[in-house]
Amino acid sequence: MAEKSPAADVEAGLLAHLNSADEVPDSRSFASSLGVSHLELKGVIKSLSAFRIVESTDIIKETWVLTEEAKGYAAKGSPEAQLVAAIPPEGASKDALKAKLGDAFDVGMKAAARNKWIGFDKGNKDLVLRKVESVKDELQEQLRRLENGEAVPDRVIDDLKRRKLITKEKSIWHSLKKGPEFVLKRKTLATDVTTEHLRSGDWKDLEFKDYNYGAQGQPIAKGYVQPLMEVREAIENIFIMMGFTEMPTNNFVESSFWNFDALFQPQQHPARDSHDTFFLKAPATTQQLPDDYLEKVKQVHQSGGYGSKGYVYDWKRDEAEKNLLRTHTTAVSTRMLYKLAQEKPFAPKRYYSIDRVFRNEAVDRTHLAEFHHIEGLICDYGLTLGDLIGVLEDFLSSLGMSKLRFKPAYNPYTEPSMEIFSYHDGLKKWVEVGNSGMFRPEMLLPMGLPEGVNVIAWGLSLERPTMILYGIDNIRDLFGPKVDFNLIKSNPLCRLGL
Ligand code: FB9
Repeated sequence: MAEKSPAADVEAGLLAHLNSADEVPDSRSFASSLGVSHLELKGVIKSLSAFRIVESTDIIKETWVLTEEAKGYAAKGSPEAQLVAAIPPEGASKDALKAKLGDAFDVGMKAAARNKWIGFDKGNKDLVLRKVESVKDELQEQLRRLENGEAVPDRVIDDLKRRKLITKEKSIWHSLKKGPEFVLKRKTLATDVTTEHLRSGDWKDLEFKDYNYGAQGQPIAKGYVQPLMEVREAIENIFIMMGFTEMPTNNFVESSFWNFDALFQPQQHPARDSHDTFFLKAPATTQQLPDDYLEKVKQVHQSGGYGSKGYVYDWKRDEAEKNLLRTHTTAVSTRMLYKLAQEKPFAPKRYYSIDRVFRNEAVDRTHLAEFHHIEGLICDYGLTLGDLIGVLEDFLSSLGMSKLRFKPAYNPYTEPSMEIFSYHDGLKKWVEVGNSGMFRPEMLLPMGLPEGVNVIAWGLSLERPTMILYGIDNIRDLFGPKVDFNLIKSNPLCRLGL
């Protein structure tokens, strides 16, 4: 017969007692009558209450308990009383008293002085003198009364709290009575039919524990989608639903030509120096630029054309051949638009890209030297700024951003350009969402796109929306070696405004 667990004895003891006495007014004294700890009895009460075999009512009492320091004073007297007791009639030096009282010395001196129990010799400030024969150590008295659970006046409690000698302790105990399912001996409910039960046949009169259909399953150790990838997928779905096709972004290394020159960004533009852009040492330059198109780009930079007067400077091929880490996926848009221009007859297109770009920027709470650039573009005849605003409203409203504002902006490759702002209800402020514009003819026509074909485009980051949607305020918690996995595991993605 299995060894009966102490809990079973406690249970048997309690049920037997209730069976005869109907109630247990104070679980503390009942535990000591059983010779078990109150904590152990609490465990049994919790389980019996769960099966409504007993009914337990909590009794909560907050009591002031003495700190270790106070227990010392209750035993040996208050520091001020100890101090006076240590001063002989002729007085004592501070060092002598400090040696005797240890940490109680400072507190004792202050309190004894406050109580005018001590004074100092006029001539020698170091000599402490008694000013009273004996003292009534009220503090010790009050501490002892508290120790015995006696009540003390509130002003005393406030004084003891101020001297950090007492702390509040909540003690909970229970009064018990029979529950609606009271039994003298609880059937141990079987939780499984075992071969033993089947062989012995005693399964017939076994009572089975109810299935707890509400029980939480074992947390399964599974992988988690990086929040950036979760938001990336949601934004991709929006693009795809709007009829956009993804551009191939599988080249972090790009030539200055596609990243800047083809975008009609002049070679002396500040973004093109190593303060903003990571240039490659090896391979430092590219040899694969389309010569005829390159010639057109050179022309439009140097002397314009297509109604533009260009930048009128000496455009250098070797500057365009410099390799770098792309600073925006607009470099991919340039390649795709050039490729589209070679496909005759022209067919309108909607393209998007979401991938990493690199900028030699100071790293701070919201900026790393790389981020994920999200770009959308539509290339078609007769597109206007209105079309751009319209598609931005569609796109951003799917991201839960409906209240938009557009602020004129400048990009070397778009005219007109607009910064996009959205009012974020959660943050209760206008948030800069991104940038947009209509690609300049100086960019599109050298590619060979037909007259009248316009390209509207916009860009934003993946990190900002992800930080806002996940409530992450430091980008290092989201991306990189210091990612906080618990945050990823625990932070449910609040549904994008889909
Ligand atoms: O992502 C940005 N902000 C943002 C986006 C979404 C969002 O969603 C919330 C759920 C509600 C919240 C905020 N920004 C763009 C704005 C700022 O964060 C800005 O400070 C940082 N920008 C990056 C560039 O930093 C140097 C974000 C990044 C950005 C900016 C512009 C473009 C792309 C990315 C572009 C472009 C463009 C323009 C014309 C034609 C083609 C592309």
